[in-house]
Amino acid sequence: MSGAGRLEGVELCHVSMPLVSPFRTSFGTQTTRDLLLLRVVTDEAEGWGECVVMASPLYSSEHVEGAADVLRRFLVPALAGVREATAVAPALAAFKGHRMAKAALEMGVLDAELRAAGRSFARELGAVHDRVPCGVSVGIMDTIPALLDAVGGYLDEGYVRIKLKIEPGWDVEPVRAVRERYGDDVLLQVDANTAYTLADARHLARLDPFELLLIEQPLEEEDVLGHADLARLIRTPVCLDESIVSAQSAAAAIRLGACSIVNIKPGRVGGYLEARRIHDLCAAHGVPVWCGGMLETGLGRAANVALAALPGFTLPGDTSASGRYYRTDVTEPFVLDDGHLTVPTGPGLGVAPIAERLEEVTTATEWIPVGAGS
Ligand code: OSB
Ligand code: MG
Repeated sequence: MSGAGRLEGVELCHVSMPLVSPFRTSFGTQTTRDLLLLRVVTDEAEGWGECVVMASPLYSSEHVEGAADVLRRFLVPALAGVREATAVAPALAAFKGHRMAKAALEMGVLDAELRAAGRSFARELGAVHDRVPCGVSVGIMDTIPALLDAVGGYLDEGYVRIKLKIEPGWDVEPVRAVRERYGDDVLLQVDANTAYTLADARHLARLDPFELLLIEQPLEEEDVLGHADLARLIRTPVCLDESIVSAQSAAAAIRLGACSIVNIKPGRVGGYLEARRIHDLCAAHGVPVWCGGMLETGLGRAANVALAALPGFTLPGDTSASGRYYRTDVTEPFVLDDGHLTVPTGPGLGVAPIAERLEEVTTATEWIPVGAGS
């Protein structure tokens, strides 16, 4: 097998896509998704990477312009001589952090490599299902009736699990309202995006009676010990998102008892290969995982759905249909079928941008050559 071929360069596409409705979390409200799509060009193939950074560093320290800068100045030039996806992370290891930017490059090289070889992401990662059950992440709303309408709409569409974004002042009451209106059978969980402190433990214990699947990232990203303490004070299982940035940090969190469930987002952890390592580690510890989301386009979604089809992904993920996010996606839309998305089977991601769609949402492009030397 010849890998991806010789890397020539990466076209950075800055895209800006309007969301179907504003998405409010404890860290801010988004109405538009600005991100980077990477077209990785080799002498044999082309692959697509999606860099899931947001416009501002509110979810994590990375952001669009920072990612573009580090890709342009350091990461892409360092790929000289790299011919396959497994060589990307080692080639970039000297550069600290910037995991979302690194993940996007690795994804693009992996896509090119798999397209050249005629193999799918799903097969390469070790998928065991041909479709995955889908949850949906529901933003903070202005009123409880508005929230109940939104949740009802998603349940009607077939979503099998509801995640409510919470923050101080919007937690127990919305959960109670959803339970009262839609019953105890709805798979329900909450995501605080670091909005609480350990001093809120007693308050968060008020969620215990609602039999939530989990509470995601209640405390600060670096407060792993705090999560371990909190996990002993509340009955709702603690799941980590922001704190898990690598297999190493996942191992530490599990050992400390900071979480009993892990949200795996490939961008946050530096790529799909590291995501698979976290899956394997969690499986070995009997820790359930699920696939998180970063409001991906159809490109990232294709890869996430393939990842979510691995055997340890025993909880529905934030792998919603294209229509949950965008009126028009850059690929053929992912459409919910009986609460599931189908895992693509074609070479590489199995989907590609539709040229006119991509052009419509692209605000700027730049060509970054891979360094000739080194
Ligand atoms: O914390 O899971 C999160 C979106 C952007 C940033 C962080 C998060 C989210 C979501 C939406 O919850 C997940 C999705 O549907 O893509
Ligand atoms: Mg989260």
